[in-house]
This record gives sequence, structure tokens and C-alpha cells, in this order.
Amino acid sequence: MSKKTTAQPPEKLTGIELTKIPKSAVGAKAITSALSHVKNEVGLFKGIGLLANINQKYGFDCPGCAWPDPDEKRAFLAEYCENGAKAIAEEATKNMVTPIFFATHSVKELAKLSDFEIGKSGRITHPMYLPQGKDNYEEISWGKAFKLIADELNGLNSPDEAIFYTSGRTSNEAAFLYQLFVREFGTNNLPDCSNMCHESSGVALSETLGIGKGSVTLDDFNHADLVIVIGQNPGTNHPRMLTALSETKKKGGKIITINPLPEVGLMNYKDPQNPLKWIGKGQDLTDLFLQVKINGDVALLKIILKLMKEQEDLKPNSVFDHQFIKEKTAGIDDLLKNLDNYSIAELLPQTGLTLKEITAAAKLIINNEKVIICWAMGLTQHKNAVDNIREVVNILLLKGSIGKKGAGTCPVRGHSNVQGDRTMGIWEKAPDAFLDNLEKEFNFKAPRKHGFDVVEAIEAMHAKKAKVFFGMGGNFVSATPDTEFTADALQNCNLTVQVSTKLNRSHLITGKKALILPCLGRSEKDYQTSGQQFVSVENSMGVVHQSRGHLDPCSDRTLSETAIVANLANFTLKKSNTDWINLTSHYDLIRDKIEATIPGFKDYNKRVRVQGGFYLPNNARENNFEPTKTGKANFSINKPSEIELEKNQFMMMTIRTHDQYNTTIYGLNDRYRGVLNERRVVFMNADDMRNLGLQKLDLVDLTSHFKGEKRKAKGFLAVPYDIPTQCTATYFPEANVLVPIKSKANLSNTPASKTVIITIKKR
Ligand SMILES: Nc1nc2c(c(=O)[nH]1)N[C@H]1C(S)=C(S)[C@@H](COP(=O)(O)OP(=O)(O)OC[C@H]3O[C@@H](n4cnc5c(=O)[nH]c(N)nc54)[C@H](O)[C@@H]3O)O[C@H]1N2
Ligand SMILES: Nc1nc2c(c(=O)[nH]1)N[C@H]1C(S)=C(S)[C@@H](COP(=O)(O)OP(=O)(O)OC[C@H]3O[C@@H](n4cnc5c(=O)[nH]c(N)nc54)[C@H](O)[C@@H]3O)O[C@H]1N2
Ligand SMILES: [Mo]
Repeated sequence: MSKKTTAQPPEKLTGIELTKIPKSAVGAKAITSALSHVKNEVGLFKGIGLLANINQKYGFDCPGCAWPDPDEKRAFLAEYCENGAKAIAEEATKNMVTPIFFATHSVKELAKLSDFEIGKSGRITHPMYLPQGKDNYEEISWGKAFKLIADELNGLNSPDEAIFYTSGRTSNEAAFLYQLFVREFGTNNLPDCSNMCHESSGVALSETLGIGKGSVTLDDFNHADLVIVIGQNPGTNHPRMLTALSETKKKGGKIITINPLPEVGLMNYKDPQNPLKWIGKGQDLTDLFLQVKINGDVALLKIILKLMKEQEDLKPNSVFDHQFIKEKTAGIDDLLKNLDNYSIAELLPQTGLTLKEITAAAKLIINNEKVIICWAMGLTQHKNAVDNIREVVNILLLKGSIGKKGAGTCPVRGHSNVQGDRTMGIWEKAPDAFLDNLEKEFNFKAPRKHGFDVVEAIEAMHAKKAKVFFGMGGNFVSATPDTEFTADALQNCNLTVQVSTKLNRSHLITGKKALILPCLGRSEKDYQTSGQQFVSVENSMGVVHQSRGHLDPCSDRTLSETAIVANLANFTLKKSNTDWINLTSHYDLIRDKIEATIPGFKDYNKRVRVQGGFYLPNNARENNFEPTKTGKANFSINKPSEIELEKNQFMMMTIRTHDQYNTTIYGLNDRYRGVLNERRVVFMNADDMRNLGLQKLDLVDLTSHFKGEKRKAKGFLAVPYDIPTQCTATYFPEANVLVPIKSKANLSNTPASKTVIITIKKR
């Protein structure tokens, strides 16, 4: 497709070794793996000091994930996990990407490396500029860099020709200033990683419950009768969640896991904080495992709903919470009537399960009162993703399992401040009330036309309707779908700018001109004119708390994200009523402005200084559903997957290994799945392999099929795995080239990266 620099990771294989899949997650191996990463990247002495500060009340927030910290006790040296330690090691690395590095490595040469090799180059130390037609980045002063961006932005025909992306690590303070700058500049083009992540949850939950966030707190896991974990792999992606699940079990609660893969972390667990338990069997977490087919979830949940209804009809008042339904909800009659349109026999094949297995799950739901349902990308990245989540809500509403202790919705967020960034207004569709407040406080006219989300932004750049791309963190070209198409889109731009900590592929697939603006990481001290600052972030459960850096910055030429935004605004905005530079002199001043514009932040500066921070208001948690269109919690009618595979086709999900953070590759192992030293693998059912005449580790090429279009990814090793027939899995970002730009979720526009239709051909 593309004649320009290829944006796909190289086809090179790295020497695979298949090992036994461990029976238990965490334990001693996790600790040794974490320490070895810290030792290699940071050095052991400095590394231990760093780890002691992660997630402590006056330390810094772990940039790993958004799982909350305990409100009460915090273990010394222990409120992090293996993968949090790796995230920190990655940020605090000794390796530096200096102007000399760029002078001696051309962009074309670097683009041939794997994401692992690119990332390991290290932290970017100086602002760098790639002039048009040049092969190498050159050092540039901050002043010249800001002027260059300002000139480019002010030269556009309309502010809507610029795109301002955000990844989810940006602090509340930086995010608030950033969206303000973008809106004063005149556009709502504020796509963010949420668009590819939990957007489907936001859409489904806002419609049904009146808030786009989850309703549970960490303490609810101590009171739940039943926790269902569906479409999520916490052992790898939210390891500290295993502690919460372990608490549920210790108190007598049950756990159902719904996943095409028997993910080790969910099956059995060894507490990292209790070395005495590292030897021995560990604790079984999952009571019932439903190995659903990819995208079979609506069909499965519908069967459960039908079984619940059947039992309620048989024995009235034994299943449904009628008082809750009557007082708090709308739409139950339509839901129950609609369920009659589906027969269990018709739904069953989509799930790949037996009726006996599903009945066992339904029984657990029927017989328990307080239910929490947790989910992540396994539900959100499908064409019918919003249906998935609304169906989850239907089950909870029938049980009255929302807004009471031990029950509720738990969409587990990804990036450590992705939820906070949304609260701060990083949203291409920010509501009018938010914009009204901004206008009042900052005395300007905010644009009202909705901006581009991620997919729309790519399409706009591809069509040359957008010409400047500005990325506040992240790795746009590798994280987004349809790698070649997106690469073309970015290369069409006049200017691409990346505010980054570490080198990544988006620095190498650029517009005609490109800039890299190096910023401080979460673990580093942030000094402004009034002294050292702290920032604040919001976790997955709506707790806002502070985060204070511990290390000296990797270079004296980096700036904080907050300072970068303020300077950019100062250079770009011809008239603004805001004193941008003064605002960044002390971040309390920014927090005062947040308090003045966003509900829930009363006494922000005082409450953020209280140990552990504070909870934002959450109507669903408080059993109040007034913000929905009906003023009640809404039942909904949802559709099972409509995708039909041809006989030779497979469904492919793109997932994370145990050794990566999205596009940042920590290492080449996926320990919990028994794959070492290789990322170019495709997990397949052994019967499917046999039918295709494939042997273990045969080299195959993958082709995706979408509305007559084909996309190819070459050179993957077939690995037989415990996965349902016609289901396959590959790793993100190697397989992103196969995700068609137009294949996305209804209503949320999230790329359908878990339902890619492929064929597999032996080399
Ligand atoms: N160490 C580490 N931590 C991370 C990240 C990381 O890359 N590394 N990324 C962060 C981010 S941004 C996010 S969003 C989260 C992601 O956290 P997860 O959502 O856990 O990440 P994925 O690897 O995408 O895993 C999706 C899980 O859903 C399952 N699944 C896929 N399709 C289906 C389906 O159709 N139905 C069901 N029931 N299950 C399905 C897969 O088998 C897999 O277990 O983690 C965050 N934390
Ligand atoms: N096929 C497929 N595609 C997916 C997914 C999938 O499951 N499958 N998951 C999607 C999901 S859930 C998400 S959230 C997106 C992630 O998309 P992104 O957030 O865009 O990607 P990341 O890989 O997290 O970004 C890593 C880069 O962020 C920069 N960085 C790290 N820390 C900081 C910081 O503190 N400040 C700044 N300014 N920069 C920093 C570093 O330079 C690093 O290279 O990918 C999505 N893409
Ligand atoms: Mo995410």
C-alpha cells in the first residue's frame, strides 16, 4: 500500500522457546523478573530507592496501570507489582537518546528496528527537529521549537486542521491546561487513547447508568458475593487486582472468569507480599471458568439472562430485585419481551460452551446477591462492544447489584491517568456544560463543533484535511489500527510533534517536518519557579490523589508537560486572557482553576494534600440515575455478534504479552503463556492446526479480510494453545496492520482489534 517508510515492525524472528505454562501467577518468579529489569535498566541501588516510593501516600503514582491503591494500609516497598516495577525501570533507564545518538543514527535506519530495540535506546534528552528532506534529527532550542509549532498552527486555514492527541499518562494539571489551550486555539480535535480503549464502556455506562465510569470502590471487593471477570487479563495487566480478588475469596466470595484463554493470573495466585506462600500450591482464584469464543459474550450473557428469567418465572421474587427495578430502572418489560426472540439453541454455538457450563454460571448469579462485574479490552474492542457492556449492566440491574456495598460495575482502566484526562476535558465531544464553565472562567469563546476521535483523526490526515499532528505522549502510529494506512496519514502532515519520554516508532514515521519534545516522567522531580511541584491523577475508581517525583530529571533540557503546554499556548495564542506562564509557576494555581470549572473538585488543593486523596462524586455508586435520559437506570436491548466466519477463516484477537506496556516492549517473553523470546506468534487451537496441515512453530502469513479488502502481516510462528476452535490470538502492535481502519465499534468508534477476520497460510 505505502511507498513511504514502512511502519510495521520488521519480520525478523528472535529465537522462540516454548516452555511449560506455569500453574500460578506472581510468587517468587515475579519478584526476580521485576528486580532483574530494575537492575539492568536503572541499577540496583537507585532502583530499590525508586520502588520504595511507588504508590506510597507521598510518593509517585505508578505509571503502570490505573488500579487503585488501598485507602488504608499500604505495604512498604510493596504497592507495586512486577509490571509496575518494569514500567518504572523503563522510565528511569540509564540509556539516553542524545543529540549525538540522532546524529549517528538516521531516521530510516532506526525505523528498521523492532519496537523492543527502539524503546531500549532510552530516554530522549533534548528537543530535536527533523527538517523537511533531512535524514537525521538535529538539536533545536525550546524557543525555536515552540515558534515553529506556533507558526505552523497559525498558518492553517482553520484550527480544525490540527489534531491534538493525548495518551493516558498526562497528569490532571497538564491535561487541563492542554485542553484549554486547544480550545482557545479553536478546535475540539482532542482524540485520546480512550477512543481505542474504554470508549465503549463510557458510551454504554453513560446511556444506562448516567456516568461513564465504574461504580465500585476497592473496598467493595471485600464485600462481594460474586465477582465476574470478563474479557480481562489482570495477572498481566492489573496484577494488583489479584490481591483484591484474593480478598474476595478469603471472605467466602466466588469468582467466575469468562475468557477465550485460561489466563494463568486468574486461575491461581501467590501473594508477592507473603514469601512464606511462594512455595506450595497458591490460592485458586477462579471457581468457574467459561472458555467463551471470541465475541461470543452477548450470546453468553443473553443465555444467562434467559435462565435468570426462567427461574424468576418459576419461582417469583427469587432472582430479580423487584423493589430496585421498580424504583430505579426503566425498560425492563422491553428487555424481557426481547429475550423471547432468542432461543438458547440458536445462541449456544456462538459461545462455544455447553448449556451445563452456562447454567452453572447462571446459578451462581441467581443465588448470590452482591455481584461485581469487571471487564477490559476483551469486551470493549469489538463491533458490538457497546452491546457487550450494556448486557453486563442488564444482569447487574436485574439483581439490583448497583449502588450497594459489594456490588457494581468495574471497567478496569488502562493508562494510569486515562480517567483523569477525560475528567479534565480531554474529549473530542466534551459536553456543553463543561464548555460553558470554561468560557466563563477563562473569558473566551469555546468551539462547539465536536472534534475528531482517533479513527476520524487518521481519516482526516489521510484525506489531507488535517495537516498538523501533536501527540501529548503515546505512540500513535503503533497503537492505532491499520498501521500502513495510519503511517500514510501521518506522513501526509506538514508537521508532526511528539511530547515523549522515550524513543518510539512515532518519532520515525513523521510528517514532512517533525519535532520531539522531551518531557519529565512520573518518577522525576518537577521544579518550577516556586519550587518542587506535585501533580495529581485519578485512578480507575475515581480517587484523585497526588503524585510527587523522586528522581532527578534524566536531563536538564527536559520540561514538564505542564510547562510545555504553557509555553506553546504563550507562543501560539495571539489573544488569550490567561497568564499561562504564571499558572505553571505553582501548580496550586492550576488546581484552583480546575476547582472553578469542574464539579467535584471543591477544596482541591486542600483535599489533594490529605493522605490518599479524595473520591470524586459518582451518581451510580450513590444509587442515583438522574443523569440518564429517562432519569432512571436503563435496561437495554442488545445484539449478539453478526460476524459469520467462512470455513477457512479465523477470528483473531490482538492481546498484550506479560512483557510489554502497550507499544513499549519490556522484553520478549510471555511467561504466563509459556512463550519465551518471540513476539511474532499466532496462538491456534491444535485441531485447527491439524486441519490446516500445520505443525508446531510452522511459519505462516496472516491475511485479514474486511468488506473485500485484504491486509497482510507476514512471518508468524504457529503455536498450539488452549483456545476455542476458529479463534486465534496475536500480539499488539505487531498485528495492528491487520486491523482495518473502518472496522470499529458501533457508537463508540473503538477499533475492533479483538475481532479481526483472518486466513492463515503456511509459508
Ligand atoms: N503490564 C501491562 N499493564 C497494562 C498494559 C500493558 O500493556 N502492560 N496496558 C494497559 C492498558 S492501556 C489497558 S487498556 C489494560 C488492558 O488490559 P486487558 O484488557 O486485560 O488487556 P489485553 O491483553 O488486551 O487482554 C484482553 C483479555 O481479554 C480476552 N479477550 C479477548 N477477546 C475476548 C472476547 O471476545 N471475550 C472475552 N470474554 N474475552 C476476550 C483476552 O484473552 C485477554 O485475556 O491494561 C493496562 N495495563
Ligand atoms: N491491536 C491493538 N491495538 C491497540 C490495543 C489493543 O489491545 N490491540 N489497545 C489500545 C489501547 S487499550 C490503548 S490505551 C492504546 C495505547 O496507545 P498509546 O497511549 O498511544 O501508546 P503507549 O504505547 O502507551 O505509548 C507509549 C509512549 O508514551 C511515551 N510516554 C511514556 N510515559 C510518558 C509520559 O509520562 N509523558 C509523555 N508525554 N509521554 C510518555 C513514551 O515515549 C512511549 O514510547 O493502544 C491501543 N491499541
Ligand atoms: Mo488502554
